[in-house]
Amino acid sequence: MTSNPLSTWTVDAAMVLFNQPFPNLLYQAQTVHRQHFPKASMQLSTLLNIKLGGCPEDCHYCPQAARYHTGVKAKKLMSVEMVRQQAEIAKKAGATRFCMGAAWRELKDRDVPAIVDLVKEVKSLGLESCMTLGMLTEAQAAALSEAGLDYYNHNIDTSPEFYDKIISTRTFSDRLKTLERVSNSGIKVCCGGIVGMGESVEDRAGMLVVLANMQPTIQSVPINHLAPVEGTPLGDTPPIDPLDFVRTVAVARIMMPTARVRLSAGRVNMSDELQALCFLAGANSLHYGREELLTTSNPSSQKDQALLKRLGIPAEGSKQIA
Ligand code: SAM
Ligand code: DTB
Ligand code: SF4
Repeated sequence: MTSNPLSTWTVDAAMVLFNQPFPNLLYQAQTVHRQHFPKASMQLSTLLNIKLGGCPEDCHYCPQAARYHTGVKAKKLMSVEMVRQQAEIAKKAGATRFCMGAAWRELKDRDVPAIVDLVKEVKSLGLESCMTLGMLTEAQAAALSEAGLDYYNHNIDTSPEFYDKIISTRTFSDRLKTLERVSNSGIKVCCGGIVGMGESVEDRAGMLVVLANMQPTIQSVPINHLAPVEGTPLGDTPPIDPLDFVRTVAVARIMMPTARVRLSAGRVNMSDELQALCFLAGANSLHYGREELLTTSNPSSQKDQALLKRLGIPAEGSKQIA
């Protein structure tokens, strides 16, 4: 994964998008959205935490970092039976992708066989598979690709400039190296970031520029709203103007017109109306199906289904036509 020499995205160009009047920005984002997704649909991914807590990293937002006192108790890697059970529930609830996350700095070679088994189990149910396990070596990426892993999630989290205010135990370029290994192995990249950590609008623009300039073009982009957790350094970060979150989604849609842009963390604090605005701005994927993400809360599948029904947006792969 490298920067795209053909891409024209610059921070200045992204800032022009951000600084438009809100209605103009939404109109532009919705126009781009409809060109690339003529039928409304929502991609639904279910997320499961397969290895809770005890992480040695210092990501200032993260309740699973061992060094912060957040009440999260470290657990061992989940069994294949437990993961299968959760994946079956996810499939029944209408998800098409099953994402598994581990609170690891990096994948250890000794855990590769167990991870490969999990990928195969999820694939055998006919679900797309996604893993997020921290940094990978080339050989580990090849092993996951061989097992049939469809996506690997590894977020850049924020702009290159703001990154070291949030994480000191690994660098922005470490993140890019793993993304490049993932991409070279043939696994599709899922990469995004977090909004609301005290970053400037220029930082949001800078993050989206890095994402939009990646080659090959990324097709899976989670935009998280910081879920502030007591005990983490960002635990009392004041909330941002919700309309600024919508703006970030809209600019992501315009800069990455073909990607599924996913709402993930922080959705439990968003009203139906705010989420509807995010969908209008171009969000067309959700972390859905379990009332918890990794450690924080997520809306129930019933609540999400009711919202999608109210808005007339069918789940991707369902028979209903918008
Ligand atoms: N340990 C692996 C890693 O960091 O790459 C995988 C799991 S990690 C928890 C996955 C992503 O979740 C992070 O990169 C970050 O973008 C997001 N995340 C974690 N805690 C969050 C929070 N409190 N609010 C919003 N997003 C969060
Ligand atoms: C992503 O971008 N968001 C998900 C997934 N990738 C792994 C994680 C959100 C975590 C929110 C905080 C928590 O629940 O601990
Ligand atoms: Fe560890 Fe990932 Fe949390 Fe960072 S975001 S502390 S790497 S689990």
